[in-house]
Amino acid sequence: MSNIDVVTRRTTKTKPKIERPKLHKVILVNDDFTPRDFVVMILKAEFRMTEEQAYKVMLTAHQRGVCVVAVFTRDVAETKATRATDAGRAKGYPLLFTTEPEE
Ligand code: NFA
Repeated sequence: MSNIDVVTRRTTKTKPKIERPKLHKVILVNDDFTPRDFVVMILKAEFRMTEEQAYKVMLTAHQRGVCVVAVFTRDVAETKATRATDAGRAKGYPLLFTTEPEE
């Protein structure tokens, strides 16, 4: 056995492990006070939705209580949920966006 083989066998193999970041859902929660048009406006502005997409999400939350708006990495999901919730609060509305990790 040559010296080069010995050196080769002693080399530690480290498997490159790149984990994809877990995605987090942004969830729109229904309430009885925030105007429908305001919810649609916030969805378009913060989540770059079309009028049709925003209207469908607003209506789903209105009818079912909650609706998943979109999924992002944790930081982005939390930032967008906070900004959208704060936009409602600034107008005196109880509008709420929450986040939760995907399975
Ligand atoms: N339920 C609200 C209304 O009837 C509209 C709404 C939808 C609020 C979705 C919050 C979330 N004005």
